[in-house]
Amino acid sequence: MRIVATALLALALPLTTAQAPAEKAAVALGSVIPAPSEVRPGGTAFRLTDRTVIEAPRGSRNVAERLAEALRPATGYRLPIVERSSSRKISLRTGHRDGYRLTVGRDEIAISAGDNAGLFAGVQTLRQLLPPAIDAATPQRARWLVAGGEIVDRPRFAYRGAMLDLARHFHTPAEVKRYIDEISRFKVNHLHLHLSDDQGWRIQIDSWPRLTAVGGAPGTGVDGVGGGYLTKAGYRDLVRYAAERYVTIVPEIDMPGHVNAAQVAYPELTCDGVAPPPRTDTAVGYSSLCIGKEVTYRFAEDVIRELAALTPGPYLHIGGDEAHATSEADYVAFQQRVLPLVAKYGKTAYGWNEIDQAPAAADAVLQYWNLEPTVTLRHASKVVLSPANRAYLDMKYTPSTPLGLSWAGYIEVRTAYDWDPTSYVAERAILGVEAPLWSETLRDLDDIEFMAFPRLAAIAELGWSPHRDWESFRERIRAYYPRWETRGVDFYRSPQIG
Ligand code: NGO
Repeated sequence: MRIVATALLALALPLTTAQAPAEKAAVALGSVIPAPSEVRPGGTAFRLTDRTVIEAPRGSRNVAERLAEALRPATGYRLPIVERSSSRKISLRTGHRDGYRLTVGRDEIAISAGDNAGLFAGVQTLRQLLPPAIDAATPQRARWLVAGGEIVDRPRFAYRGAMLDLARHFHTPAEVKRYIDEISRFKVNHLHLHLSDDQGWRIQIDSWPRLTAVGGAPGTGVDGVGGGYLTKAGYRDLVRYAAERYVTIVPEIDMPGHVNAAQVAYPELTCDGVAPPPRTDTAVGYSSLCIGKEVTYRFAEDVIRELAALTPGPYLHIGGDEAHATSEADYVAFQQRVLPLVAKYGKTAYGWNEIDQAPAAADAVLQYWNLEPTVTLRHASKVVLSPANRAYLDMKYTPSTPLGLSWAGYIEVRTAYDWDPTSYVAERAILGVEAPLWSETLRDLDDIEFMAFPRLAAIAELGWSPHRDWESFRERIRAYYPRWETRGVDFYRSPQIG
């Protein structure tokens, strides 16, 4: 992470004394990612000054605070939050139904929405309508103008997701929070956390304490680098932080494969009762829970129960991918017992597309990660699309990308952007899209940012916007670069963007 001071200077326009009221804003209304549904430019720009107030009903205080927090550092203004005001203001109102409406005039920017999540989405749009210097951490000399007009906007899909893999390399709560800050700007509203795998176990489970004592110890992770886990208190804090940004955390425990770390901690989870060696390599598909043993289901139920209790969101992901060391019959038998446990603890089961082999997947959400351009649903009726050759943020951009894998191909920004979710499966079956980021080759936040941006923004636009237009996206991403630079986000400068 590094702050580029020169970019800030270039963007900060000098203040002049005599300003015509009809000055032009630096950012065109609609130059926003994801692209809004309807944009009607017109009327007078709004100018944010040291007199501006934020008006919000008590029930929307959290959104108002997020807005104030976003605008105060760079403007240096107080921007008090009040319940009613006749001053020039940014007002938040609930009432308008689906999505949000943002209107900009000389005296007021009004954002109205059906709920606080909608208002928060409108706030993210507003942030992008201000000059990029608005993202600076210290006061900037700039004219804070927002172009006049109206935006009416609503999401195409309910689920817009990102995923972090804490198992291959642990990522700290501070890093996860920083990622939440970045993804929520693009109206991504779910963050899936891959919390267990062959190399490590990253969430405290009270009834099986060795999972983290052993599976989260120093040196657990690919190449023996990393280690660490989330305590329950730490996890709850992340859930709360995410919720304040209208992001739902989706926890995943991967079963019946990808369980080597659990078996190192508890050898009774293997069929022969012998602990396997800890693994720090990146092979997949070699471990399996013992399908015939009762302890397997005690383990699964304890983990699901404790995880459900930590999870206010509706989904609990039980993995289910690449169980190559489990026979097909055993796999189905396992899922027939385990999928209903998720419902028993009040959650909707969610799993990689392999779970669709089991009839019990009828009530589950599938996460499609395969490469074939068609999804065939056998039992489930809802799917989140994460085709690995489009949406996997851990694939290299090109053969010379220093990080990442390439088993699903190279994914330049345009490849991540130029596909249509409805060409995979009927629109009514699509809950949404998700961009997973696996961490075999990633260590720190710079690595995460470099692989995620700009591609995460591409997947976010597919999940939110009704239309897809590469040329327009390319221009808006190019215009977005100074914002990432200002925040010190270590993004990939694609030659496709220019
Ligand atoms: C696969 C595999 C993961 C890897 C990832 C790397 C799924 C669902 N299972 O995706 O274990 O980390 O590829 O790209």
